[in-house]
Amino acid sequence: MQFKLNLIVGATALVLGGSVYAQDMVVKIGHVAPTSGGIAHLGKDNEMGARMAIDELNAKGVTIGGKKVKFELLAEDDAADPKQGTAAAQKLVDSKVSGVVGHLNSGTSIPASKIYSDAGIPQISPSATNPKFTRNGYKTTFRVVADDVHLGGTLGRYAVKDLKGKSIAVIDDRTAYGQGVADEFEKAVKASGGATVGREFTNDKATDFTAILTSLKAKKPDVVFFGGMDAVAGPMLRQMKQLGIEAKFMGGDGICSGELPKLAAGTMGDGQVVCAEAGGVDGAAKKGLEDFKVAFKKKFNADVQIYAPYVYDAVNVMVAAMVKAGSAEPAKYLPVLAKTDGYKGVTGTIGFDAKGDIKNGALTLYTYKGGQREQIAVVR
Ligand code: ABU
Repeated sequence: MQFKLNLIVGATALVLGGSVYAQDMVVKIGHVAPTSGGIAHLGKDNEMGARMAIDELNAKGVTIGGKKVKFELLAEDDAADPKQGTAAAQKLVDSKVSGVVGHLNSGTSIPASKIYSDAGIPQISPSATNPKFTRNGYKTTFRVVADDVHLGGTLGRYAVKDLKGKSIAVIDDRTAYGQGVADEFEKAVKASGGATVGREFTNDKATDFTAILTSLKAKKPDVVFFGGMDAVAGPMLRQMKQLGIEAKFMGGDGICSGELPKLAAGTMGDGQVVCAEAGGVDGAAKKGLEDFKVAFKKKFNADVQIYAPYVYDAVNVMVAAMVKAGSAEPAKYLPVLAKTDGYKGVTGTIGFDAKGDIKNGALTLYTYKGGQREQIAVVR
């Protein structure tokens, strides 16, 4: 038997004994989150969500435009810092990624979105909730979670109508996310007929809140809302306890992590904390998310913190658009990505509106009991 081997130069195929085998085409997908610093646990959670999606896609085998694809994850750390965020974005653009999932924070996602837009590279944030992220008119910018208008608004109404808060204090960390969600919360409290008794601020690296908490204590708050992340909320809860402030404690998605009880070092009372994740599923769709969490734990020996499932969905939505477009070239699959509608992910059904925001986004309200996050309700 004559064995024939021809290499077709300049093309992506081998002819072996008359059979044609497509060679793998490498498609690079970028991911950016803070995997160092105070919220590294959240950044690593996001990165593991991306890793899980990429590993599954490679194991399953994906063909784009007739070519078998090998996906490569290019993971960058922006340390939640806007300057490092733009540097990471430029590095990914220079590495010729086909798309980016990230960044985690609004304060990094917003400046990075201009860099991706200028390069024509699609960006999907799985967790940046500041409304401005999708309001710069960039065609490349998408997110798969609800925004702070929805988050802060829902929590503000909940503080007045459900928690019956009469004297509500507000603190924020002066980041794009923290200040924005606190502003939306305060607006909703007032629109619901409630009253705020004080507004204080800190920063996203602070550890001592004695001065601002002492000032608020004098105003006898029954609810304290914090716009910021869990790494700051935990020590703040500890110090509230030390100062004898027995108010309910509320916050947005940034505090709504599995890690919060540990960060608060056991000082959280059952039902004291109410927070909201900027997404959620109910009914029959819950099984997909639960199955994801089990598979995640098995793969990484870690529990999902907040947004790993949203990262997982964002990667898969991006790849689904590439497959449908028959190309991983950003200019070719971007129009298909923008028309995503009815995609069934583990975090629910994903479709984008004209701004790139998720259509009909949900929120999940949570509290904590016995150190465990417990769902209150899914709200649309
Ligand atoms: N959404 C909470 C954490 C990320 C951010 O928007 O900054």
